[in-house]
Amino acid sequence: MPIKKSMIIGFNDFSFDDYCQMLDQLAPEAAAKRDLRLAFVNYEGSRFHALGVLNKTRELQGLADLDLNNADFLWPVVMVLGTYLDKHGIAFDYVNLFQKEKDVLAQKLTSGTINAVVITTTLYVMPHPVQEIVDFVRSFAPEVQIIIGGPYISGLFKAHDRELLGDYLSVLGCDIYINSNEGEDTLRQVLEALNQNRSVIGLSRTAVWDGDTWVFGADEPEYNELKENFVNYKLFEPRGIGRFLSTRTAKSCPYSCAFCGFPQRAGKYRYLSTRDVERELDAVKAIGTVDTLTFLDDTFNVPKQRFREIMQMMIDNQYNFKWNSFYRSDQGDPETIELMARAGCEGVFLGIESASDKMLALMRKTSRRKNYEQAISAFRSVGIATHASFIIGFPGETIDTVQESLDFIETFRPDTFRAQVWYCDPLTPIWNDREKYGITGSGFDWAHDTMDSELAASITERFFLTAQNSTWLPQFGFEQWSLFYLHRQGMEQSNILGYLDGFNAAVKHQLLHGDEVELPASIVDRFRFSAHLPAQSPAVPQSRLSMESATHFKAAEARLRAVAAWLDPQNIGAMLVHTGEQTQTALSWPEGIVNGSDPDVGWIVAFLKHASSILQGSRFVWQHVVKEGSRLIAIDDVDRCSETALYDRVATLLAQTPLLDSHDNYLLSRNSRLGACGIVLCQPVLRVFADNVVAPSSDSGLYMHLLLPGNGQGRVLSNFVRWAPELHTADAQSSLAEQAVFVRVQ
Ligand code: B12
Ligand code: SF4
Repeated sequence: MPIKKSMIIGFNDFSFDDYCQMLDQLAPEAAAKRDLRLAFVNYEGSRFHALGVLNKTRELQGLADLDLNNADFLWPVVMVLGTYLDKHGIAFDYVNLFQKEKDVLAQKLTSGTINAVVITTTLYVMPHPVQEIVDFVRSFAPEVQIIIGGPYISGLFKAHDRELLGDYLSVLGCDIYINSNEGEDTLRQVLEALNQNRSVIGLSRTAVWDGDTWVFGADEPEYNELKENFVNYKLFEPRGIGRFLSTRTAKSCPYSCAFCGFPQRAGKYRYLSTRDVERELDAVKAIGTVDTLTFLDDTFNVPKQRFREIMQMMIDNQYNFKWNSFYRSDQGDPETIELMARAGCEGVFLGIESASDKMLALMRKTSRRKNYEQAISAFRSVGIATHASFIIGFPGETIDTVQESLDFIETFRPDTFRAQVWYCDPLTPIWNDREKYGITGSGFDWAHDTMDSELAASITERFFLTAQNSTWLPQFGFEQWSLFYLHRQGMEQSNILGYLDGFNAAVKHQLLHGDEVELPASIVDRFRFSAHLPAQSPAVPQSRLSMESATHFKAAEARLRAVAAWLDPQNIGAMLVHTGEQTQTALSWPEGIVNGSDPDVGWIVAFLKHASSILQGSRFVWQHVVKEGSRLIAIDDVDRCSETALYDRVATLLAQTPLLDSHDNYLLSRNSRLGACGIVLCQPVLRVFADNVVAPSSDSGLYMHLLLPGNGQGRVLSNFVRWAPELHTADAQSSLAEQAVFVRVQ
């Protein structure tokens, strides 16, 4: 009888389209949804992330299927768990990528040789990838025991009390749960018990259903020394490891950044000696196929002395791997960076988070802006690519601190960068300071004393739309690692950045013009060119495609700033504020204007006079929306001007003012976007919707609307929310509706 094996399942690269569809359920302004919108293009009828566009374009061009994938390597967790089980005499098998290897998995599950399935959860932050695997396994082998562990499971155990946790475990549908930051040894114990038909109920660090209730074993820590558990690569060679390998030389991290829960989860910082790192790299070299290495350590260059020794050892041994890693900028210097280059480093991931020293202190980061400045310059001088990662909206963040980060990107020009809305995680240190910072909400839906997640999402969009001296790295399905991956597929460096430029240009185009609009030919050409792998030097113009809209966006911001200054040059927020009840007001046809005049212009005059009387202002900006687009029209002396004179001026302005471009419209479309640009119009923008253009129902806030239906009847002024600076804060959003005044035309 064949020996029964445990089947380890690597990564379930959950369908991107399914993920998008899940987020579709969220409100349009939800930060998670807006974050995702910066990562895909609507192309040939579906949504594709950056590698997906290349795959699709290859398919359209009849090129061989490369199936470019961001997880195209053997997952470290598979190797670590497999090695551990083998060392203890437990037979195992594995599928590395669930989505790609379903057929093989189904065949093995039905062969009768598998008695347990081990689900890993390294990257999961939601239940769906797990549930999909569980359903799949149950459908082919209902009798097999399903065991699960890893960061997603230990996170659930930390976040919930036992009762709620039990519900979650039931929903996930596995048989045995392992709650540990590591768990290899608990897995061994579970599998040994199963193989010997012993019960696992009550085993430390487990949760098991006893038929009636969930039974939780003692919550004792588990720690397995790295140096006693080197991966045995020979176990994985028969099926091939390929060119890419990830390894670690340390566990956990010695820092305690206020936004990060990793060190608390991973325990004390421990690392291999230089000699042991050498042993590991010798083993990697012996595989014979690996040319690209990722060091998974969060702080590979800490402590400094050990790191320098490792660099020297790598140089001396002439491994010839290209490698990439995380890097702490306050723990290095130009000499170390020089050594890194000689040791084969091709890229570093810099968790900069903010370029404001004030924010870095609040985040409890030890690096400061000057460390980042020096590091990026030093890396550039030795040809190591830098990726800079930013967090937007951590408590204490303001428009000014954010601007420091954006200025930093423009000045110090990391090769690639990305900004992400702060994720308010209850399992991170900042959670204990909720009261101090006035934090409410969690996840991607939060507010605190200085910002809320909606504004942070607007600012993130602004980074994406305006930064010109660094390439935005799309989120989801594309990471810094993907740059090296594409390079190994034969794409030249400049072509990779050129491709990303084209991809980002496509996203920008759809953000500004809507998803239905066709992509410009220059963008599609770039896709086509880049999809040919291996590719030659760029043959399509390196026009910095996405920069074009960045330039336009900045120009639009400048125009709006000028308008804001014109509206209220000295007295920010001085306009009188009504705080009355909700009212209904009738608007009459202006007396001085004869019947038979242009009715639209006549009503606009009445509208302006009305706005002037209740707001007691004389200068207004009004946005005139027609089917073809809209115009931003500035008019002053409204209170002093006679109705007939106003009529002539309005008519002239309407005829002369050009239509706004998509960038202006995008900026005007949401108050928070204006806020994100530091443009606060301290006066309502009056809006006129002519020619049956319907005012968007979600358009709450600082607008006064005039609807001018084409049939000339039943004109209605509606939904005017009076300007009050205090209404601009997140807490006041709910009261906006009550502050509305409805004004009717008689
Ligand atoms: C590398 C990495 C990535 C890379 C992966 C590619 C690569 N080249 O390997 C990339 C860049 C793609 C990535 C992306 C993301 N990552 Co990441 N990433 C990591 C990192 C640095 C290393 C992961 C790793 O391989 N570790 C080494 C292996 C051996 O450890 P492991 O997989 O955790 O497995 C060990 C145990 O957990 C356990 N274990 C795991 N599963 C199971 C199952 C059983 C049954 C048992 C018994 C034990 C067990 O056994 C192993 C040995 O002890 C970790 C941080 C860290 N240092 O661990 C974050 C980490 C995994 N990432 C994290 C996150 C949040 C993400 C993102 C969601 C971030 C984002 N907002 O976009 C994305 C996900 C993208 C996606 N497609 O879904 C979180 C996960 C948190 C969680 N799951 O609760 C981590 C822990 C970082 C953190 N801040 O806390 N990431
Ligand atoms: S962000 Fe990085 S350095 Fe800071 S605590 Fe987390 S893992 Fe450590």
